[in-house]
Amino acid sequence: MRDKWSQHTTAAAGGVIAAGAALSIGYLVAAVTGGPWPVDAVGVQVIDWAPGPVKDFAVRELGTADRPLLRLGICVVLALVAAAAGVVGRRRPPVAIGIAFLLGLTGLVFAGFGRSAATGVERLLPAIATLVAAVVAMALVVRARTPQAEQPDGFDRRRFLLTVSALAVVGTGAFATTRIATFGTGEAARAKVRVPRPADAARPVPAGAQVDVPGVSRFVTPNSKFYRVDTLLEVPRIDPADWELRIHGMVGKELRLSLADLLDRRLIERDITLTCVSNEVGGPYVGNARWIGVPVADVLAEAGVRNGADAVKSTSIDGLTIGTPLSALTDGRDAIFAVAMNGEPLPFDHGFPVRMVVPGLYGYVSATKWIVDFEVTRFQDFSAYWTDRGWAVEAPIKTASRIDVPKGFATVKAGPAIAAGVAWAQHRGIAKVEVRVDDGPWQPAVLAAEDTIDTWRQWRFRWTATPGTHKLTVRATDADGNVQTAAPAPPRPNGSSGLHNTVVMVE
Ligand SMILES: Nc1nc2c(c(=O)[nH]1)N[C@H]1C(S)=C(S)[C@@H](COP(=O)(O)O)O[C@H]1N2
Ligand SMILES: [Mo]
Repeated sequence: MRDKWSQHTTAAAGGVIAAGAALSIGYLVAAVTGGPWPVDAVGVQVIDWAPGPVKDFAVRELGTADRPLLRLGICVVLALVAAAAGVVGRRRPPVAIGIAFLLGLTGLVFAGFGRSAATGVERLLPAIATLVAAVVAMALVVRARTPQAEQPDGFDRRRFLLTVSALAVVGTGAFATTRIATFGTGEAARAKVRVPRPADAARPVPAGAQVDVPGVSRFVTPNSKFYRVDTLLEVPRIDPADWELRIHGMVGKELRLSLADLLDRRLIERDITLTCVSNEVGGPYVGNARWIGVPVADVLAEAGVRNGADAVKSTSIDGLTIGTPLSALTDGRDAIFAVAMNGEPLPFDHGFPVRMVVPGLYGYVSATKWIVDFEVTRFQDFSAYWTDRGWAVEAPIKTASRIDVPKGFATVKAGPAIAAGVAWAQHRGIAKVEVRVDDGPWQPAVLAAEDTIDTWRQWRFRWTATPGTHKLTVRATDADGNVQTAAPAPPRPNGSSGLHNTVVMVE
């Protein structure tokens, strides 16, 4: 008879393979029905339950890499439990099957109650399939692994190997089929969208908006490089044929608009810089794009806003809510239902088919991606996703500036040197940028041409580098005359503040 350890290993492997097969079947059913894969249902709940500081950490340290890690983490926990079930199941099969049932049930509960794009039974079907598959697979595995004194290995090795191989084939097959079949889902529908030439086009970006210093951010952020913040594990790939935007609440007339309806309306094209409230001083969560969209104010005017309303609660297809001051949508700034980003329909990651973009407000209070519902209401009557988690209800973007060049701890040659970067104060505009070397006086940087007050603005600064270690610090002043505050604040509750600096070695 083999030693005890290898007895346990085979039994544990059996449990893991049973769980893997069940999850793969659930994955397939999720793809077919559009319901949430139970792993993602749990993951979204983990995201929603994560306390603010954990979220801050995830956004800061992991960015969008937190999602594969979250999935992996959930699968590792599942694998450990399933392995234990396999081991226990050698002597007590009903316990192993019970564990499989409970794991499946957990997935079902999360799928049923969590935030999800799916409605109706579709949201439960993948979890139900996973549960049934888990129970059946675990039963097969533990039965095949039952100790049998008369067998040389202590169990029917041949039958066990056949069972786990069959499950492994089914699992891998279901997973691979799903990956292949869903590859490129929605691309065709997105490729068919033709965004008309906007009635009100943006003027070309002024040639001088981009400073000619290598290493500075590109003035227009390419879509593939644009930062991304959202709260789901699988980016929605909405078919415009199934999509509509409902405008309702404190309005005279409820509207339901299809993508075609929006594209038929007056379109405007604008350069607008988005910023995330989670951006740390000097951080990367800011990007500038050329958007095309329908003015929100036009739609509101048609719907007719009733007296007393002061807010809009918008909801994305996955159930995330965002609260925006009505005033920011009606005060003349270019708040839009955006349909295009940098010359193409919105990328899936950035909200296809339609998202909101509002100059001057952090994304979490304005930039709803995959928007499906737009309710005119009052702040006192609802609370939104992020404000439920400790962020401020209203959040205009704070004046900020960043040094892109030189990078921190870069080595710089002594003599004439250059620093450059970006500054932003959306919808107020940047009036001045100053740089200070060590504790010296504030000196004006040269501002690049302004595109609009809704975009960031680049700057460059010449200085004479003397040997040693030096610290460059930047600060901006907005067009209202407010100097960027040096007082440090963390991103929560309403955006980071403080001055960005970079330390360089001059030789
Ligand atoms: N549906 C949805 N929309 C969302 C979010 C989200 O999590 N879900 N995040 C918001 C936040 S916090 C920001 S900063 C912007 C980011 O937009 P981007 O990912 O296109 O850069 O989207 C906003 N819109
Ligand atoms: Mo954000």
